[in-house]
Order: sequence, then C-alpha cells, then structure tokens
Amino acid sequence: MQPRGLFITVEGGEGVGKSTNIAYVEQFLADNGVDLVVTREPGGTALAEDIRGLLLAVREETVCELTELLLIFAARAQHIEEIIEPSLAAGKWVVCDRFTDATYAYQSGGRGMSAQLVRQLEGLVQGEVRPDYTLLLDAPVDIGMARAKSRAELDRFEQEQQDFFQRVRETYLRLARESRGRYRLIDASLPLENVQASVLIVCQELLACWDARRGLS
Ligand code: Z5A
Repeated sequence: MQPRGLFITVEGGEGVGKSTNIAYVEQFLADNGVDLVVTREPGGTALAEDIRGLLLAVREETVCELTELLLIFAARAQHIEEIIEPSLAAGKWVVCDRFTDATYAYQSGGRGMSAQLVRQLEGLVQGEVRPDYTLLLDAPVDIGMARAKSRAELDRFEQEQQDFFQRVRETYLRLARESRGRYRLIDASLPLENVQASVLIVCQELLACWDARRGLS
C-alpha cells in the first residue's frame, strides 16, 4: 500500500528566510527523487490566494481580530481539502510555508487571542491533519525585519511594531520546546550557507524517516 506522504511545515518570523530555504529544500528533495508539492499559507489554491490578498492588504478599515482568524481558517479549509490532503494521500510530500503554528504565533501570541479558540478551529477545520515535521527558522526580530524591509512595500502584518514580532518569536520558541519531536530549530541569523547546512541535515533525517515509513530501512 502507498504510504502517506510527509507533511513538512516551515515557520518563523518575518524575513527569517523561509522562501529562500524552501527553494533549497525543494531542490534537494527533488534531486533525491521525492515527489513533492510546495505550497504556502495563507494561500495555496486560487480561492485561498484571494483570501490571502484580503488578509495582507493595507486598508483604512480596522480588521477585527476574529475576522482575521476566521479568514485564515477559511483559507486553510480550502487548502487542506484541495491540495494538502489529496497530495498526502497520494504519497506526495507537502512542504508548506507556514501553517497553523503561525496562527498560534501571530493571532494568539502576537494579537493576544485565545489559544483555546485557535485549538477549537484547528480541530474543526483540520480533523487529523497535522504536520509531521516543522522547521523553525529562528532569528532575532531586528535581523528578520531588516531583511524584510529590503523589499518594496510592507503588507498589513509587516506594519506591526517590534513588540508584536517579539511575542510571535517567543510563541514559536515555546511551541518548539513543547513539541520537540516534531520541531527542528534552526539558527537563521547565521550566514545563508550555514543555515542551509543545518537545513540539509534535517532533510537527510527526513529522507531516512521516509525510507523507514516505506519499509526500506
Ligand atoms: N499569517 C498569520 O498571521 N497567521 C497565519 O496563520 C498564517 C500567516 C499562515 C504572510 O506570510 C503573513 O501571514 C505573515 C504572517 C501572516 N506576515 N508576516 N510577517 P508570509 O509567508 O508572506 O510571511 P513573511 O514573513 O512576510 O515572509 P517573507 O517576508 O517573504 O519572509 P521569508 O520568506 O521568511 O524570507 P525570504 O524572502 O526568504 O528572505 C528575506 C530576505 O532575506 C531575502 O532578501 C533573502 O535573500 C535574505 N536572506 C534569507 N536568508 C538569509 C541569511 N541567512 N542571511 C542573509 N540574508 C538572508
């Protein structure tokens, strides 16, 4: 029987290098014969990308926290149904740039919303779908912000203040401590070649896990 694919998420604060390192992971895994889907949240389907646009747009109207949270889970429901679950069931790996840990970090940690509410929506929307492994790219907030600000315009989240991103970072680090089996913590403040050397070690571990899942080791 076809084993279920691995579900890998990549998390971290603003500008820590998720996109850069996901491209590296994608190349390495493809070179090693892994059939994978690379996707992102919010987004990953046409409808969910439209919702992403709503979430990131800077607007005069204040977006209430519950609206933001529900939009994130609405996009996630579509993404799971259309992309994540069918891919995993077909034995493909899914590498996702952010997932529900981002909701704990940003909406609960950053905005101060109830973690219990996030947990309830997680259960409702995701059923049994949870990441197998999570790479947390961690760097001090000022380093990530400096990298992100080298880009053109700031989106609605990027306009938050330093203390918001500090709470996001602390929440991620707490999640990593609480779920050591799933998390791989990577120091993303180092030069890119050092970060990629750490990412490579994790990728090799994932390949070994995949071999075991397929009964090849
Ligand atoms: N959000 C949420 O609130 N709740 C949720 O549940 C979810 C999301 C799922 C959009 O996400 C927003 O959605 C996000 C949280 C919210 N907002 N914020 N902040 P996003 O995926 O677009 O997040 P982002 O943090 O804005 O992504 P990003 O800015 O594109 O960053 P990145 O992908 O981590 O970084 P990068 O583009 O790979 O690298 C940034 C620059 O740094 C680039 O020029 C690289 O060449 C450079 N770089 C990368 N690594 C290094 C190293 N090691 N050294 C030097 N320079 C480097």
